[in-house]
Order: sequence, then structure tokens, then C-alpha cells
Amino acid sequence: MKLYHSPTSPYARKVVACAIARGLDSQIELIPTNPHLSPPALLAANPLSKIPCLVTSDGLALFDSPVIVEYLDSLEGGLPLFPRTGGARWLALRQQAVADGIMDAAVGRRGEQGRPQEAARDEVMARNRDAVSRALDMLEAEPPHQTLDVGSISVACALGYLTLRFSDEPWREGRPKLTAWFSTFGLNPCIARTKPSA
Ligand SMILES: N[C@@H](CCC(=O)N[C@@H](CS)C(=O)NCC(=O)O)C(=O)O
Repeated sequence: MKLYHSPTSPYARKVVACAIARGLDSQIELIPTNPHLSPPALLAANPLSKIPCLVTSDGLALFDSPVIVEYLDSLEGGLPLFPRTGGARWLALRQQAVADGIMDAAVGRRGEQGRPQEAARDEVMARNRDAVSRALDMLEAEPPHQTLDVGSISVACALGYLTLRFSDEPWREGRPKLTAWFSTFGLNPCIARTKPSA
């Protein structure tokens, strides 16, 4: 399998972390990719020019990250990352959704950083900042379990991205439970081995 990838993309990190957690990472070749340059190989696989994009061993191109991690979960491997039934399943899926929402808002803000001020856009960026703050408060009220699943891995990747790109807006402030959760959860090899550096 081939994965169009960048080490600083939180979505790509989620995919690689899930692959490591399932013992599938050795089957995946990482293709370093800058999606903003729209490289032809990526466009041929994903017309949206976004990473991550996984090309399976059958040649099927899969995106976006929730689809890829569900595909990885369907392969023979270690423990399943999608709880099959019951409350644990919906909680894990909701955590993935909250984490992906944090990534969407934070990646959007990051893309706009350094551009000239413009009122309408600044308003959207402020909404993104507030959405992240509220989502973090939700996670503080109910942090994920230490169990490895798609929800906890996604949350860790979202927090890792905030740590990397928004060090001037420390998400840990006023969120002791989430901070403690992240410190312990971050010791898992799938999270420790995928930690991004600027
Ligand atoms: N919902 C997608 C989001 C992927 C995404 O936005 N990736 C960014 C990199 S962090 C990207 O490829 N951006 C390129 C672009 O927007 O043109 C997923 O979960 O995979």
C-alpha cells in the first residue's frame, strides 16, 4: 500500500498511528507529498488534492482519513480500532468527529496565518478558534479512555497539531484532565512514533 503523506498533517498522522496500532505500518510506503502543489500523482489518486490518500494493494485510492482508517480496520491485523457495537462505538466515532473538526478549524486558521487582515475572513477565523475552544472544553469534561481506538487516536493527533502550530494559544491551560490524559496516552508507540516536528 502507498500513502500520500506529510508528517505535519494531523489527518495523515491519524492514519499512520492507526496503522501502527494495528501492526500494519510495515505494509505501507509513505510518499512525502505537498498537496498544495497539486502533484500529478496525487491528483491521479485524489482529485481533491488532499492528503492523506491511501492506494491499496489492489490499486484502489481511498480518502479521506475516516474512510482510510475504516479500511485499515477491515484488514487482518491487531486489535480492532472501531468498537463493533454499543455505546463505545458511538463514543469513539464522535471523538473522531470532534477531533477531525478541531483539525479542520485549526488547519484552516494555520493556512490563513500571515495573510493580510480582512474583516470577513477574520470573522471566519475567530469562529474557527471559538469552535476549537468549545470542542476542547467538551473533551475536558469527558476525556477519552486510555484504550486505543479511532476516537482516542484522533483526539491525540488533533491535540498534537494544536501543540505544534498554536503554541501561543496553550490548549492545556484550564484543562487539567485532558492534559493528564494526553501525557499518558502520548506514551503509546503509535502516538510517540508519529510526533510531528515543525
Ligand atoms: N477531511 C480530510 C481533510 C484532509 C486535509 O484537509 N488535508 C490537508 C493537509 S493537512 C490537505 O491536503 N490540504 C490541501 C488542500 O486543501 O488543498 C481528511 O480527513 O483526510
